[in-house]
Amino acid sequence: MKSKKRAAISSFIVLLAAIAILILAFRGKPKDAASGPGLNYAFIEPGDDEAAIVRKAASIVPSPRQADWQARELTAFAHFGMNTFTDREWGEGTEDPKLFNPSDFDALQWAQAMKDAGMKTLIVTAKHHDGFCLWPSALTDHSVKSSPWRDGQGDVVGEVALACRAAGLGFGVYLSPWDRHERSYGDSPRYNEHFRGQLRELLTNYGPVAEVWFDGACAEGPNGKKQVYDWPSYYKVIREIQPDAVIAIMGPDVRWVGTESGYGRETEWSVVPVDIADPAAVASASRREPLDGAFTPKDLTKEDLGGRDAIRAAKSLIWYPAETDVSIRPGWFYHAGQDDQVKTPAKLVDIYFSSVGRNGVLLLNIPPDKRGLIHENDVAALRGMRRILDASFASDAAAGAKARADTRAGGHGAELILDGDPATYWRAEPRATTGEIILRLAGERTFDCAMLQEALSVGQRIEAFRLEAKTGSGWKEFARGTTIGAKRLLRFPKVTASEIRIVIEASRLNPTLASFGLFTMAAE
Ligand code: FUL
Repeated sequence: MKSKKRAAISSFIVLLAAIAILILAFRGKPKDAASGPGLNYAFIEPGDDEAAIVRKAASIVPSPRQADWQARELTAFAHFGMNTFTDREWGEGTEDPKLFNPSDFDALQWAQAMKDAGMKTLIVTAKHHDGFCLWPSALTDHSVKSSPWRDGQGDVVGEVALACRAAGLGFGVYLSPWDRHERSYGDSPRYNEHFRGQLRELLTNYGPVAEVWFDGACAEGPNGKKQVYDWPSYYKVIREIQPDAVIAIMGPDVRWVGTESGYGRETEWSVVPVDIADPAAVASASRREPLDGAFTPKDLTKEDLGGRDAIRAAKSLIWYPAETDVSIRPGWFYHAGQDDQVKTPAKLVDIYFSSVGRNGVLLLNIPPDKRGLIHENDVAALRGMRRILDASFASDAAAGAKARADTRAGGHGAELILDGDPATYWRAEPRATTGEIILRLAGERTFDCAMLQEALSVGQRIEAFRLEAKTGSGWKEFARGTTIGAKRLLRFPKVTASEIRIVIEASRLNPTLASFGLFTMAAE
């Protein structure tokens, strides 16, 4: 009996010791988002020091809809509407609907031109600031139904949605909250109801919507009062009817990069601070998605939005990636006088490198003309851009290389950066914040462009890296960068080497790389 008791006591002690060891082991381990389902926000608690904040930032991951949006890389914008016919950029709202009359409208031609250019989604300006609707809204007569086009029976939005589907493109809508025609504008509750009604029409009648694009312009209505937009109620309509759609710019999923030049930041963090004390608490109180209820855009033009200085005093952090919008012409709308000012293929390629290649999605505006077609000059420029990009990325000098790293987490070897699968990735061991991967190329190769991608399913982490080639006198640096994120593209003078080294110099948490490639830029 006594020995039984002693055995029970000693197994109890062994059990306690095991539990203590486990607790100690887990406490010592840095938290890693990949080990559990990741969130696209984090709340900074009062006791969090800078190291804890940085770790939290590095563990935030995109929501599934944000991840899908990011992977698409190229989105087309089509500014078309009353301004196309009045040769203006901003209409007054008093334009006669009879002016809207495209002679050869063909949404299939738009979709084909966009698709050939490599675009994955097309966003159409369903309503710009002048209030003229490109679909026959039941909530106003200021629309295509009052125009002579197709005897008032036409529906631009409907045809664009169908053309996108036929071409395999995602379909998106731009709906301007600022409406210079609508009488209820300025009578805030009434206009908000009107606006939600228009959103419902667009989100219900045209199949899946990939992106809803809101601009923030706001003014006084005819009653002399400033309209107060009820953003959370707009988001609610979108989440209910089109839960997969991202809400861009004046919305919680996608952020404006801060310029309309097409050139994003060299250092672009997708995690930025937000002034919400506790997103999860907001969410449970309002039964909304965590960030929908309290979204307030801040100054997005600042140089440092997500660096250590920017996040140090954050209350919360969110995944809020950059969209880089730019027009292929000087204006957003078509103007015949700008036919010879279409950006050249070389310029568009440069923009691609400075948007997609700097952790952003490129939103390229290609405005259809008065015929209702993408103008020949724009089609030619898009083709030229695609030709250069296809030729440049056709052959990867890193293909077939042998990769080895000085640090790796189990199951995440360096060879995974070359397997062509963005879902698999190299990952340094948990405590490492630097790392090196050496690539022995399949032979001597020449290249002048490099492509790197982080595994966003784990978070954005890398803060500084450099690339080196092995020469007779040791390793020689040929390129360097700061953030990588979804994609980083670098161009540099031609390098010929058979061995190269990727050196991660600094990372917020153990770094990852999902893809790496070396290319030669095609001539224009
Ligand atoms: C701006 C608008 O005012 C421009 O007309 C254009 O639509 C651009 C994309 O967004 O805020």
